[in-house]
Amino acid sequence: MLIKRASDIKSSEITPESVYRSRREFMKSAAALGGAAGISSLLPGLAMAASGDGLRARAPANMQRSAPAAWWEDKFQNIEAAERGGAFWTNEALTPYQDVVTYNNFYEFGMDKGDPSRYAQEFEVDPWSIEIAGECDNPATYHLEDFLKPQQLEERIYRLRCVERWSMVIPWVGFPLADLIKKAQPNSKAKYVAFETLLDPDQMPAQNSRFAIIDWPYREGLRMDEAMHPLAFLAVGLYGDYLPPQNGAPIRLVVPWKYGFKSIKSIVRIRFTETEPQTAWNMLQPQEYGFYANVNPNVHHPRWRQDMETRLPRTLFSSGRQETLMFNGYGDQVGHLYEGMDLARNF
Ligand SMILES: Nc1nc2c(c(=O)[nH]1)N[C@H]1C(S)=C(S)[C@@H](COP(=O)(O)O)O[C@H]1N2
Ligand SMILES: [Mo]
Repeated sequence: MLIKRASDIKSSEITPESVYRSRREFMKSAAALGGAAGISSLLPGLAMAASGDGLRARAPANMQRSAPAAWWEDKFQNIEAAERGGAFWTNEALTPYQDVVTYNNFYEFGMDKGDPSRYAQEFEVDPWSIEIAGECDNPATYHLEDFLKPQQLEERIYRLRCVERWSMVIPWVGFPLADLIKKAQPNSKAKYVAFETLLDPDQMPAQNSRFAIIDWPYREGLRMDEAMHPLAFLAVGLYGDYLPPQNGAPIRLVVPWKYGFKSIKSIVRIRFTETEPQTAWNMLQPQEYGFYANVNPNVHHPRWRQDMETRLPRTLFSSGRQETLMFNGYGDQVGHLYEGMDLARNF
């Protein structure tokens, strides 16, 4: 199997959006044909060549040395595309792959946007296990492999709005968080879901740093009804390929109607709780970062307004400046979760 390291890929090799879109169309039809004609057994490299995109397998470095990569490879043969015009799709321009994987917030690897892609390449993600704990009938520690194997992977095209006022449009690959929750069978005491990132200072240098501001491990949480919402997603890939380490490999949360910091990366622990769990940014600056963190153009951060954002990438011809939408444009889908709540107090 031919897999290049992400760092070996020249930016000229990165799929332009149009080619990528046609690749997705191809994958969709290949998946449809797959059952009848066996096309789903093609390697992605061949699939790409057949769609006019004979460029590369874009797997991150860590996948290259892990023997079980074959099962990942298998899972990525058969990705269900989001329905055009549907709730999990947008026709906005995708943020180019190169920007998505080099402009990151992943404080475990440093505070600069370029640090994660620079320092996370050797991050070991296979094997990976996730502990499911707390108020549920099926607590267990799962190998990610056992968890993913029976799971149908889907593509979702979501907006991501960072609290810092930049935003992207990213084609994720993964599955609904609700699927995992149903398997865990939370009991009647479970009101919240808490998530934790790996704690491993040997691999995540900033967890050792005296200058780190976060109380590691990075933590996040959702109310149970938020976690069960069909938009809440666990991503294991993006752009039709494995998740690069800097984007939270091997598995990260994506909650598109909330500020990006809720979308916790490299998850090792999921716990059902009766009370609101502690979350990393809220612990650090409770007056600036609330538990809910719903994107809201009417509730400003104490140090900056939130009614505008910059859609990346900026170009010579476009500032990328645009209005921020309530719930990041997902209000029709999630507004009911917050009926009767004062969103200025529960920010
Ligand atoms: N563990 C962990 N998860 C994290 C972060 C982090 O520093 N550590 N940063 C968050 C923030 S602030 C944002 S905006 C998104 C960025 O995701 P991306 O780099 O894949 O675009 O990840 C979120 N998840
Ligand atoms: Mo963010």
